Amino acid sequence: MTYDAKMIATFYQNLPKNIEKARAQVERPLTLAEKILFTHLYHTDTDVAELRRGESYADFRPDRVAMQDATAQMAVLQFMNAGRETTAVPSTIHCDHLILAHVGVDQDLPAAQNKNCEVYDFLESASRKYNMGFWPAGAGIIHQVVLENYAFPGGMMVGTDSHTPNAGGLGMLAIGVGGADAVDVMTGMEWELKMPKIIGVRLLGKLSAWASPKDVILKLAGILTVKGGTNAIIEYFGEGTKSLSCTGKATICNMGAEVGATCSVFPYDERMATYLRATGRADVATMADANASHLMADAEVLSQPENYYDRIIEIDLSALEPHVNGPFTPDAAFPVSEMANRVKENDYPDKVEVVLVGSCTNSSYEDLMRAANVAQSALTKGLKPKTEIIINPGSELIRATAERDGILKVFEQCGAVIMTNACGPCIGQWKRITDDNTRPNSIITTFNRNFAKRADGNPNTHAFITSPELAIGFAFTGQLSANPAALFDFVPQGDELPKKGFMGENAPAEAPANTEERAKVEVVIEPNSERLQRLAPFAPNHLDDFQQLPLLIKTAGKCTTDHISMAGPWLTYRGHLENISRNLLMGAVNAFSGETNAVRNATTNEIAEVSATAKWYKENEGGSFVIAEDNYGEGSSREHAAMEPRFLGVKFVCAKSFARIHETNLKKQGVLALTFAKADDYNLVREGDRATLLGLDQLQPKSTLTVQLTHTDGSTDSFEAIHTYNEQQIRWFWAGSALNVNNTSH
Ligand code: MIC
Ligand code: SF4
Repeated sequence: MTYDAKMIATFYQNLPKNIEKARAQVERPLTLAEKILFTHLYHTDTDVAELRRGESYADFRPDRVAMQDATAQMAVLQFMNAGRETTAVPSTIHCDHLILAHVGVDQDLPAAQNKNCEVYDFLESASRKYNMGFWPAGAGIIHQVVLENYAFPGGMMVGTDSHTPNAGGLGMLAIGVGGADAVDVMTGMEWELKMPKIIGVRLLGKLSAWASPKDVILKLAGILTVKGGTNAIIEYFGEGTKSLSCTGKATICNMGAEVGATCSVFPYDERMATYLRATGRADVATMADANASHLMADAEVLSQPENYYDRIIEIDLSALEPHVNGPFTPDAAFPVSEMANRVKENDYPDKVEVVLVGSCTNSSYEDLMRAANVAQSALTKGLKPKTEIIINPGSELIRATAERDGILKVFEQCGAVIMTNACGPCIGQWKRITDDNTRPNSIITTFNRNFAKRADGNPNTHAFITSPELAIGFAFTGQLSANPAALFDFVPQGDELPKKGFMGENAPAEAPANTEERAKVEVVIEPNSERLQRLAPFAPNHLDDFQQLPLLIKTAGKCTTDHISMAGPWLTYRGHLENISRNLLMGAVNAFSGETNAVRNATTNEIAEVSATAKWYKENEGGSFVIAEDNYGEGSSREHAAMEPRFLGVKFVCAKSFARIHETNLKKQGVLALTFAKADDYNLVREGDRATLLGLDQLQPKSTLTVQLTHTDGSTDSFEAIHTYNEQQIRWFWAGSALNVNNTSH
């Protein structure tokens, strides 16, 4: 069924005239991304001709919001402080992150319902009170459920999860944000975004044999690297787009998050229409068909893309080799045929111990069917799997259909464990059973991320990312160096959608329709809860808070949100700022010692955990600051990575560069986000340093600041720091957080 059908119908009704208006203002043809952005501007009188890509900030009015349980808690806690009766746009909550993958769905799901009942009750009651759709544990992974039920071509949404762009597979601009951003949209306020640049990716040809949509993005990750898409939308175009299924397109858009892209999007086509019809939304398909020309770039853009995109990358699908990316970073991209050499050169553990299929990236019907087909072909040849196999279906709709169609049975014949329809191992919710944790070991996953410790918490695990078909192929070769695509004389086959249609209907729990009924709902937070804590507003920032601040940590190398606020067991405290703050920066590498979670207190000389040291500085010296390298805060949208340092008194972070969502999260929560004007100045910072910020009294858009360092021997150094704050964001900073500004202006 089509949810929010009226909203979607109104959108399509107005689409032609809204696009015409924007086109007339800029006096040139439009890319698809521009069409969607310009038809979702908050202020109808915005002159789009004045918006500069990569420079101007603009205010938007997204059509909907999605939240997953691990981030929804903070988002809802913030929303509750806004005092609204309902959310301003349709919003949904999805319980998918908190479920442990241990022995299989039959036991794991009830165990999760039991263990997380306090959090689930909180989220469910908030959904009922504020009129949100609630998808309980077991219903599926947020992005899969959104694709199946809510995404629509040409629409715009935000989601409190970095893989929200998955919905770009259905032609939607879907952007990952922190909870405070989602609250802007849910309270009906302007949602601000820097006008992204637009990278055009032209797809030619057609995939063949073992190559799959996943390989498009694995290859692109190698080209763009983990920060190459920052503040850019990736817009796919070209004949090749039509050869990919809708869920395959979603896979590609999903993992655009790994190159830091704001989001990714495909033009509307027949494959999307087919998917809409198969998922019970023929009405949306009909409306999109009628608007097809508005749901793709203008013809002039397609014939002369170099005039309209900021950069163009070409990928020939016919020549694309299957890829295996990793370990430890998703942009280490290599064709599978090079794996044997890489194993030798880098001394990777050759034996594959576990193969994991699932995650929001790769758990569609087509994915599971192609993977099962590989397994079936191998079994028919008398081969036996040599690794453990774990399967996480993307949603109950897919699971039930895959069961009916015999797909799960094939996996079971391989000894696979079917876990809950949830994130599971992808987010460290994997109770891995292994004989020896200290042994370097390799696993193959179909996930999107492979940062150290991510799946099983073990730094010795080398995680490689690939497609579902190749992953299952590796289960039968058992070795990284043994390429299934070369060894086997069969190729994966599979249907893009179930021939007999999807099984059953997956539906959310809806809030009471009646206002009085909703008003009666109480959102329960126990005062002594370990897991939920009401939020107190952060204090305003003052000039004299930025004098002689001690350095908390100078981080070296990759510092993702997993390093700043670890997931896995810490997901338990996502609704309790004080408790979760104990994990602050515990994975970050101390540049002076190479150690993690051990920093020297400049005053007491004691070595202690980062969070304990931050707390000490906050209580005794008014706060501290953090120094970091490139792409700081890469990865997740979790705003805990910004709220924790804020809570523990970190006044500013100066990095060589930031990931987009994290930089915004820092700004929104009132931590000053600065970058080195000259990256090499990072080397000036020494252990035990204190910093004073000069020029903060003149803080304004494009102003520069001087960071004056006093070293322990009394000598000083200083360097220039820049920022990307606009006037509004500067108001957030002085007020202590964006929410402080918004709540007082209401
Ligand atoms: C992830 O893949 O890292 C997560 C867990 O889905 C996060 C959200 C979170 O930390 O809750 C994300 O990608 O935004
Ligand atoms: Fe869940 Fe993993 Fe997708 Fe994040 S990347 S939403 S943890 S499945």
